[in-house]
Amino acid sequence: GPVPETLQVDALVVGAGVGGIYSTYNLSRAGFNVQCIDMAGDIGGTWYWNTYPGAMSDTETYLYRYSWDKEDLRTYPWSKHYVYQPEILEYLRHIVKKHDLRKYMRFSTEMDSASWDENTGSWTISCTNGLVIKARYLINCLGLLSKPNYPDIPGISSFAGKIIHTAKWDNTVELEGKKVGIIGNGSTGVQVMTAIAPKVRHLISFQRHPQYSVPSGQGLIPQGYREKINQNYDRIWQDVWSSSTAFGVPESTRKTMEATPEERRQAFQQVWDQGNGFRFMFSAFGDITTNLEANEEACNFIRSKIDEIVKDPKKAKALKPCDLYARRPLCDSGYYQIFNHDNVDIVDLRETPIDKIVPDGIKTKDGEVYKLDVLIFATGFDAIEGNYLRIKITGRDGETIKKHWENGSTAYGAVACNGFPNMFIVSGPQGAFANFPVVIESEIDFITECIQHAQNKKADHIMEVSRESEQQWSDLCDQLVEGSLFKTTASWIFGANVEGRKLSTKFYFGGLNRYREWVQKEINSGFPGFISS
Ligand code: NA7
Repeated sequence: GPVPETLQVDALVVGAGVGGIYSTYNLSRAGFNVQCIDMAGDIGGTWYWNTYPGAMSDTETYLYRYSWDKEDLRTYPWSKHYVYQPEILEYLRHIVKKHDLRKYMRFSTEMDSASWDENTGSWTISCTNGLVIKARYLINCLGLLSKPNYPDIPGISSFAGKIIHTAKWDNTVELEGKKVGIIGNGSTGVQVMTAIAPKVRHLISFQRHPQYSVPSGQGLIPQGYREKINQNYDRIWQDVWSSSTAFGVPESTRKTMEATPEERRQAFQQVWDQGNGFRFMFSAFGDITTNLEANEEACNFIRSKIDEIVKDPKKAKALKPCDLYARRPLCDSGYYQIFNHDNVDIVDLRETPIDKIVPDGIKTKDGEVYKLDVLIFATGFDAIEGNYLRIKITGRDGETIKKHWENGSTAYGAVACNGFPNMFIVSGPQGAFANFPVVIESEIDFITECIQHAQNKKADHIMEVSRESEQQWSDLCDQLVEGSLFKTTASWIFGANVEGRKLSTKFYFGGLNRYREWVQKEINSGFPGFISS
């Protein structure tokens, strides 16, 4: 056959989403010869794939931007408190164009394997389209929430209608006037249901665990709002960098149970009215996610709202969670309200589990068959390491990343693993649990420092973390999550949503501010976590 094309570069960035774009920008500006590849047909990552109706970032628009283009922050237009997927993708395309980054990128180019070559001190990357790339530095921006998770329900292939996963949305699927079933009511399910309820003939949510959701506060921005943000941008970013969750919401230290019942109700009502899930969880009180009694107060408040909003007591009962409020906080623009319409139903899978999928629709264990034209899976992602385990990544001495992570995925300072020299990871395991774009920027800034150190200060140009430091970081992550109610609540945050996956601490719960302080110390003290040579 034809001789495969081989490229030789300083740095290969894999992925052209929010992380890949910034990595490409940063490393090219630092003078490296950079190549960026993505399996998708264009830039965008998450925002390339997730085109389902209602897809939206629930970070306020003024923060769902890169912080480093200060001129752009003040001038690029946006219209709403939260931006929907098409506008986010437009923004990312604009940034790529403005900074002329497309020339570094190749699309429809999927990394198939990557292996460390001891002799040349570089990585050899093979792509499914035959391209081979040799790179001294490998920067993986494969995405945290990108490998779709499919439910293991018998009979899926027998379904006569259309099945569609939200993360692989197909815009040609007709929903108007159709009988639509949906499995999954997390962030994604809530968004898609709220968006399609008015259009479809019948919508049935097959719900396993109800979740707590609060209003997002979506809406057009009032006059003068943008000007005020623009005037205060520098301070706003300072506040974000020095906060724990980086969502631009105040982080309260007030204890829930020290307030009187009336003060509590008022405090919850205030954040409910303002909107945003992270605000509800972190701005009214400081101990919702650490104190059981406090958590229960927040739960009761939201449950009382569900009772107020949802007229049909049977639907309200199905929608009210009994678990702790300790998953990623959800927000919506009228989710509970859709259940007041006759065309929207809910099947409580805790009472009547799914038996199987049949050609006509879904059959539950009580023998009922729900007839469907379209079945939507909003069943989430094989999060964090999912995309890494799919690719054959081989480090020193033939060790694969799959083997390295068999007891749980770890990464020193969220960016590097022992045995995988000069390989860096963006939004992989054990990064700060905070607003992702801000976390991504912080990690890439750290990675850029690491690479510059290898390039300029080390004779062999090799940066590799030691086994001990990787273990210490992992221990630190374990310690930091102690006492958090997140730990006792099953979700993708610990890998509980993927069958057979070993549970482990996949986030650094110390806050973004402490993560950044740690990074600065690591840099200032000459990268002590890395093996010196
Ligand atoms: P999530 O938050 O992982 O939610 C997945 C949903 O799918 C959740 O409601 C699950 O129910 C449900 N699910 C998954 N498998 C099944 C089966 N087999 N049967 C019934 N229900 C099932 O994914 P999202 O896409 O909503 O959000 C992920 C992140 O992306 C989000 O946090 C944002 O940061 C962006 P369960 O609760 O497990 O019973």
